This record gives sequence, C-alpha cells and structure tokens, in this order.
Amino acid sequence: PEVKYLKDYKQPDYLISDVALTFKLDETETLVSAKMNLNATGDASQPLRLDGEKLELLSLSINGQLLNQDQYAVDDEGLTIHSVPAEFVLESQVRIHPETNTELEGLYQSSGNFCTQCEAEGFRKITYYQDRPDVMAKFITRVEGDKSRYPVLLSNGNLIEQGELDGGRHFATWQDPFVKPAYLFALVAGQLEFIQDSYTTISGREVDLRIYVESQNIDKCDHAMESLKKSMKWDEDTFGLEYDLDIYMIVAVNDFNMGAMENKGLNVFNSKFVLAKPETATDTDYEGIEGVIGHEYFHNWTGNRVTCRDWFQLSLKEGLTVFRDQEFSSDMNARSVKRIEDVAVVRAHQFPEDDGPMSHPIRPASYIEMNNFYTVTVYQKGGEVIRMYQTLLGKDGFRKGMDLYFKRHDGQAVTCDDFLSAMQDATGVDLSRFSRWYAQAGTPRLTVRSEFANGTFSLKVSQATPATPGQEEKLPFHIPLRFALLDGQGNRMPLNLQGSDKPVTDELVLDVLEAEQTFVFSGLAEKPVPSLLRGFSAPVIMDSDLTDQDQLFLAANDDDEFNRWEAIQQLAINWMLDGVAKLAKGESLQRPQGLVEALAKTLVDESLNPALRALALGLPAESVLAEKMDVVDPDAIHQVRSWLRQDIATAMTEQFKATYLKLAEIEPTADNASSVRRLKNCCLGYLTKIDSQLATEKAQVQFAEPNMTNVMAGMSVLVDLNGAAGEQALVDFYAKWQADPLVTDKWFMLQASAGEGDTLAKVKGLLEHKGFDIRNPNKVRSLIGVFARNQVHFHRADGEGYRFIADRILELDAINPQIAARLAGSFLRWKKFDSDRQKLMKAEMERMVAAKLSKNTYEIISKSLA
Ligand code: BAL
Ligand code: ZN
Repeated sequence: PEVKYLKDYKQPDYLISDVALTFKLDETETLVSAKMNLNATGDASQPLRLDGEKLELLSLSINGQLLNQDQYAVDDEGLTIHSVPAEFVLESQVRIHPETNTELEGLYQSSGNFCTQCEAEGFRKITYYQDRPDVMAKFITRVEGDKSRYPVLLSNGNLIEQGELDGGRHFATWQDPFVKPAYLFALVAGQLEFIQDSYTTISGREVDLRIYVESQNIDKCDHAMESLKKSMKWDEDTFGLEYDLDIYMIVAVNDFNMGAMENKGLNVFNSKFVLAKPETATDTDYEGIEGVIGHEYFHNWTGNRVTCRDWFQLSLKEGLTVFRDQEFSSDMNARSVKRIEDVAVVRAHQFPEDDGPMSHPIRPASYIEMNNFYTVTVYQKGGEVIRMYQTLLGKDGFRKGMDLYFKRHDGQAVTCDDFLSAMQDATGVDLSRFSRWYAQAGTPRLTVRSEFANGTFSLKVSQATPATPGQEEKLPFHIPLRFALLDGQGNRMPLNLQGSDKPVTDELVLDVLEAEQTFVFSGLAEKPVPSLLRGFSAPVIMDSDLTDQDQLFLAANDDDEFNRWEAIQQLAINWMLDGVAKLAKGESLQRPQGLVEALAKTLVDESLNPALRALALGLPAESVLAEKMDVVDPDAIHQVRSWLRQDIATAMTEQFKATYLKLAEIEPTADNASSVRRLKNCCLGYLTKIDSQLATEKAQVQFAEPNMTNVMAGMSVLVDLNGAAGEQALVDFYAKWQADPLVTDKWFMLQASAGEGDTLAKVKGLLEHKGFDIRNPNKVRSLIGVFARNQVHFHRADGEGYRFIADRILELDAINPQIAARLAGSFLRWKKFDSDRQKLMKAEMERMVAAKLSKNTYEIISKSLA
C-alpha cells in the first residue's frame, strides 16, 4: 500500500466553492447527484482528480455537457478528468449501496435508519469529490426518502424547504451557510423522535437544540441536553466563543466506529455518549456523556470554523479540543479527580504507544491509513501539549493566543505551525523549541536529582528521549516543570531562584530547555521536600530521588492533590515491582507498612473528596506495571497486585467496613452522589477479599437498586466471588436488560475482563450469544476488545488468547477494517514479553499478514513486525 508523507503536501489544483447534493434514499440503491462549482488555483493545466471509492458512476458532465469515456478515467480510488476549464460546473450521478456497508464509513444503515460518517475520508464513499480538508465549500443538501420509513430527514445547517413527493416519498433541503470540508458533511434519515430545548447565546440569539433518538430511548436524553447547554455557556465564558447556526442537532446511533462526530450543526453520536438514566447508565457513563457532548460542541470552533489543512495536522483540532473538553469537565466537576483520570489514560495507553512500533509524533510525518492515526498520541498527548502552552503562557496568555488564532484563521484550513505562531505572536514568548513536541515522537525521561546544603537547594534536571521508529536522535524538548518546595509542615516555601529576575513566589514553572540544567534556590530556613511536576505539568516519565519517606510525606501533606495521589502511586509501583522480583527469587511478600498506613489515613480523611480517596485506593493497573518491566510477566504482576489488594483489605478491614456502612447511610446530594458511590464501591471491592458473607449481602442489596453504578459494582462482586450467586446475577441481569444494547455491553464487558476462571472459554461461548453481533462496534469492543486487554488471559502461556484474537481480527477485517485495525493494536507490545510469548504472538501476526488484509490492519501488523 502507498505511504503518504507530510512533506509531499501540495495545495489543491482546484477549489470547490459550492456544492448541491441530492440523495434519493433507498436501502439497496441510493442515488447521489452532485453539482459543484470549481475554480482552478493555477492555470488549469492539470487534470482534475476526484476521490471516489465503491461508487457506481452513472453520469458526469461539465457545464451541462455529458463527458464521454475518453475524457475521464475511473479507477478503484477515484476518477481523473483529463482536461477542464479554469472555472466550471461539474455534475455527477452515482449509485451506492448503504445496506451492505458494514465498514460504517460513508452512508450506511444503523437500526434501519440512514446515517453517515465522513471523517477522515468517508465522503469519497458517497460521491466523487476532492475529499481533503483544505477544500472548503458551501453545501446545500436535498434528501428524499420514503415518508413512512424515514419521516425525519436531516443534514447540516438550516432547513430551507420540505415537501411531499409522489409514491409516498418526501424531501427536505438543508443549507449550511458556512464553508466546510467534506469530512464535516452529515445526513441522517429515519424513524426518530427528539427532545427539544433552546439556548440564548451571549449576543441574544436563540438556538433550537434537538437530540434525536429511537423512540424507546426518549427518556434517556436529558443529561446530554443539560451537558450541551453547559458546554455552550462554558465556551462563551471561557473563550468568548458563541454558536453560529439557528439549530444544533445531535443524533444517537447504535452502530458507530468512533465515540461521536462533530459534523456542522448535526453531530452524529455513538448512542453510548448520549443515552443515560440512573437505572441504565453508570456514573462513568454520565461523565463520558458530558465530556463527549462538550468535545463535539467545542469542535464547532476548534475544528469546524478553523479546520486542518491536511490530515497530518489532526492534532491541531483534536489535541486542542481534548484539552478544551478536559477543562470543561474540570470546571463542571472536581478538577484534581479529572486530572488524575486523564493522566492515568496517558500513562496506561499513550506511553506504551509512544514506546512501541506505532510510535509517532502528535503531528505524524507519514501514514498508510489515516484512520489508524486517531490515536491516544494525537488526542491525549496532543491535549497535553496544548495544556503545556497554557502552563507556559499562563491562562491570560493562552487566551490571547486563542483569540489571535481565531482572528487570523476563521474560515480557513490551517496547520499546527499556525497555531504555535498565534500563541507566540500573541504573547511574545519564544516557542521555537516548544515546536519539537509536534515533530518528535517518544516520551521524554526526566531525571531529577536534588541537593541541600547551607540553606541552598539545587535541582539538577536532565532529559533524554529514547529512539523511536525512524527517529534515532532526539533533541531536547521545552518542558514546563511546575515546582514547589515544602517545609516540614507541608507549607510552600518562598522560591528564590538564582539568576531569575521574576518576583519571588511559592510555586514556579521551571523552563527545562536543555539536556541538562540546574536550578538553585537559596535562603531556605530548613531542608525542604520538593513537589515536582505538579499537576503532571508535562507528559514525561520522571525519575526522581525522592525517598519512600519523602513520598509518604507528600502523600500526607502536598497541597497539590495530583501529587498526593502520585506519591501513593509511586510507592505502590515500587513495592509491586519489588514484589515481582521477590517472587522470581522464590521470596515471600511482606506488607508495605508505610503505604498501608498512608492508605488508611487517606480512606478516612474527610477533608478530601471521596472520589479522590477512592482513586488513592485504586492500585496502579496491571498494564501500568507491565510498562515498567523490561520483560513483562503478566502472571506475576497479577499475583503481586492481587496479594497487595488482599493485604490492604486485611490490614484495613475495620476501616473499610465502617466507611462502607457510613457512606451507605448518607443521603447523597446531586454534587456528591457519584463520588460517594465511588468510594463506597471501592470499599465493597476490598471487602470482597476478606468478608465474603458481608460483601455478598451488600452486593445483593446493591444489585437490586435502581442505580446502574451500584448494580454493576454489586454484580461484579458477586461474579468475583465465583459462586452460584454470581451466575444467577448474570442470568437475571441479562433477562432484565436484554432489550437495551448499551446495558448488555456492560454484561459482556464484565465477563470478558474476569481475572479468574477460564475467561477465554467464556468469551468464546459469548460470541455465539444471541445478544452479540460482530457487526456492531460497541459489542466488539465490549467482548473482544476487553478480552484483548485482559493481561492474564490474552497472554495465556499456551498462546490460545493470541490465536483467538488473531482469528477475530481476520474475521472483522472483512467486515469493518477500522475496528479490526484497532484490535490489531493488541499485538504491538509483543517484544516486551518473554521469548515463548514473543514467538507465539509473532506467529499469529505472520499468519495475519499473510492473509489478504485491509490497508488499515496491514499497516498495524506490518509496522509491529518491522
Ligand atoms: N473528529 C472525530 C471524532 C472526534 O474526535 O470528535
Ligand atoms: Zn474530536
């Protein structure tokens, strides 16, 4: 397959100013007509190339003249018109087949309704077009369909006409007044109901807000609507950004490759990120909905009004919009809880990606299949890069940069360099070295060593970034290191930084710019404990010389809540890695006394948000430990982590019981309900380890509650205890919820993630279950995807876990290459394992690559094997 390079970017030879589309909808044969105005950007000497895949061309004309077959050539990826005028009208008609579209890209059907997904390159499966983000046009879309089967007909922009047609059909015409690239096009048609609300913007315009769902879900839209209104207000308050159309529509569909899509004025969402009521959705679902509704809404400015010049710039809109949604959620909820959760995702998923064969900078330099680059690097590390701008420039400086970015680029398709220039020009801060974050892959290792003598504290900071594929040598990054020094009472001390002309403060952002730098602070009355990389101020792996004693001090005293949590994590990681080494030597494990005491104090510290206490008690994931080992031993990690959980449960039995019972009594308020549940369910999880009778009793009570968070926690305890009660809970749960696919997803997930028992046999059996459908991405992610992340069972020593996933990848690749390629990512870390497992994984990858694969899956597997 062809590799595309950023360095080969050329501006288009022709631009499209306007396009009028007509869809004659039919399940098996939809007709799409397109009429567009084109202009040459140069002398019109070049042939016109249009993208198009899986289209049946019926007619093609220029300025009303039908073209004959000598005048153009069609291939699998598009068509070329050999000669065109400098300015012309192009008309085409194609036939497409939505019913057989299982890739869920372009126009397809979900639950009998029509919908579209065009990002990144799906519009070319709808009609012939210059399907690239720097071609921006005004769209008018006429949708025609059977009135009884498709009473609702939607597209981008404002509704300008609707009416009846012969044969029981009707039509609607939508006009989008804003220019947009084709990836933001959307069409929805079907039997849908909607809830409606309105929002008055800061300048007094009234916007009609609608959420469209299947009728059985109409009672599950309120949280999404509230989240939308909060997002609109937040973007006005925080960035002065106002919505620009008269209507904002969200449609929930069951079959969707991504989480959601920001199409102009007509967002299409995976129903998982819309539908919620307490009986069916967990607190995590509620948070996810608020975040994703916000994310897609924020794209209206960061993505739609200002979009990407080319797909290499994806992080321009995604990193920025992730940062914006994270900040929104932090303002709506508990900031440090959100920060801890976001950092946990970076560590568990982005750091491994950055350290593996698919490692790429947030602005990749090449790709085979763009869909493979909707990654945690482009999104989450991209978000961290935007956060670093704000850390370096301050909130006001960052806002000035954003204002300048919109002033310069509204209505344009631009690059990450343009964003950086706006930040630099608005603030006068030199960001030349900062630009390396866009070009270099890999996670910087930051080594911090400190010394204290005669009232002077010096901090020696060195950075190094390991080689990544295609990038052997790395230059130093510009790393903002947020920093404080704490005295014996945990108070921040004044920071007299030598050589600095800035006023003395008690917290600083140190500019780490060189491979090695020393920062010296003088005039200190006592030996301080440093609080480093506060709030995780940069996406780096830090190696500090903090002792266990220092970490225990920080866990109890740091005023940076992130760093309090971090100190406990580091203590737990150190102990568990040490435990794995001990097991290998046949030594026994001993209680980490200090850590357990710190956890006990945290558990009962009522000055802390209950969710924060639960996070402290949640030990680092097995995958996080795996990343810390040169050769991963998944069984030993599992054993050590389980031992520690058991030991903590034993040591703190009374505290867990008392806390559980106390929290169960609390009458929760809207503000604290979810964090109280989180801590309560964390306690219940620990109680399972020591008092199975009490845990069973409490779990049964929760299982019967009208609250899905409590039900899931209860069911998971019952299943963990591995007895008849667990089996019965699974049966009852399915019987109750079988008609609700989002709830049955949870049922599949719980079983695929089981650490104990023969999980593989269970999962194989569930593939045959009537509730499972391999064509539905949510089901695939819940059952097969969750199994592939099950450290113990995917990595079974007999290789059966690998074989099972490889078989599913091959099966899925023929149905939905995007989903297959995602799953193929499970093999990327194969070189981290022992030689037997490496051989087994390699054999499966070789088997896959020898088959006829989509370019999506081929890119992942071939890069992994390289
Ligand atoms: N643009 C693809 C989906 C999202 O990031 O919002
Ligand atoms: Zn996005």
